[in-house]
Amino acid sequence: MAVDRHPLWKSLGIDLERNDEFLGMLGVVYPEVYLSQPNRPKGMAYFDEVTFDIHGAPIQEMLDEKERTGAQIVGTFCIYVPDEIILALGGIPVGLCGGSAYSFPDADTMMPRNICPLIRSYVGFKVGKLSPFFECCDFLVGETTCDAKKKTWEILDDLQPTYVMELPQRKDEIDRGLWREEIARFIEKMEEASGKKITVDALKDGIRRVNAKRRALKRLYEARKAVPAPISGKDALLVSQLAFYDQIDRFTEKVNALSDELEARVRDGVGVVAKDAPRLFISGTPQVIPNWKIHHVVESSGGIVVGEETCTGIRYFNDLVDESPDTVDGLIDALASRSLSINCSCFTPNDDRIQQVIEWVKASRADGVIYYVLQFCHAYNVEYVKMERALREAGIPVLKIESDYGDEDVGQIKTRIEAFMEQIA
Ligand code: BJ8
Repeated sequence: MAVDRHPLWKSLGIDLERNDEFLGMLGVVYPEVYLSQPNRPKGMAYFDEVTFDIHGAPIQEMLDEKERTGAQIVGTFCIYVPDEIILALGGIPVGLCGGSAYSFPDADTMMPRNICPLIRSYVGFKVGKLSPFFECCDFLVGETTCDAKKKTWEILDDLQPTYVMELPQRKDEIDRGLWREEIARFIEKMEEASGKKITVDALKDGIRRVNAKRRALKRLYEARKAVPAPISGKDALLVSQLAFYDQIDRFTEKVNALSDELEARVRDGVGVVAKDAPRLFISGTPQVIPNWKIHHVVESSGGIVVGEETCTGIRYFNDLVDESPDTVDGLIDALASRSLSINCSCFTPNDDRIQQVIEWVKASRADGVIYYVLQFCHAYNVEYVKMERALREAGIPVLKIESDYGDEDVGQIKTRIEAFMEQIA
């Protein structure tokens, strides 16, 4: 029998009525989008279970750990913020980006409406007291990436203490130096908050745990390169999305178990679609739970998504942190190097991203790319100019889709994606 989470939510000051309404909507959409898929891997049952109780079990688990160990719960919004340090100092990192339009009216009471939906959504979840994830955090960590996020921290800080890491926007030596210093400063912040001192062993352990998670996700994405694909894009996306919420070591174990199953499927030639189904690769802005819009359109139109070059995809796990240094300084260098290998369009120039996309598209045997831009995200929108040129030169068809979290444009997106798939088939 499902546990009644209302006492838990009440203790966190959540708006119970609206939280019920939001989860009720999710409870209708999820079976439609997910459970109706044929031939899903058995290993997805675990991820279904986590999603069904997304505002319940993960929250209770974090609070239990906090009570047991005094762990700081730290809310983050970007993959440049090093989870390894939070873990090394006994903390629990949790991603807080928003993927639903449900909270827009709350954000609109204090922010302009014409901003990126990802930001508008999480601000709304905070303002409306709709997210137990936000409410159980001791503090938040923002970062200087895009302009909209940068200015949002000043507003969020009025509602919940928000620490900001200054991320450089270039990758020259001077920028690397700044970022190394910022990581060291963040260690000090975490030491102060946790009352603990960083040690080489603890930092190595944090790095090892996050690397293990990245390796597991990479295995999953490697399996998706097979023809026919052994798992739907929607399922793989869900796993990537849950990487920001679920207990890290159990999550890693479950992704590895799922990957075992997928590798067996690949050996046996078992797929979730026909061999000749159009294979699409997504590149662009993050797709935060429950934003399954593009994947659902592709896969309910006969295609399959075989990879995502996003922060809820390969940008999250593609590179590992070097575990070998034996000093804290050496490990900070390793963390800085790894994070600066992420190719976010907030950086200039960012040409490595283009190369990375081309390599993944070819390796994934994708027939074309959907370049996905969240409305008002100027960095990814403008970067499309160079990306499109490079993809065309490489002979890779591309379709750009700019959208937000509403349903109004689903019909039009479906028409465009179907026409694209016909053209590349
Ligand atoms: S590393 S993509 S998580 S900054 S989509 S809020 S950029 S206007 S989320 Fe991001 Fe870190 Fe980069 Fe990834 Fe702004 Fe664009 Fe919105 Fe964005």
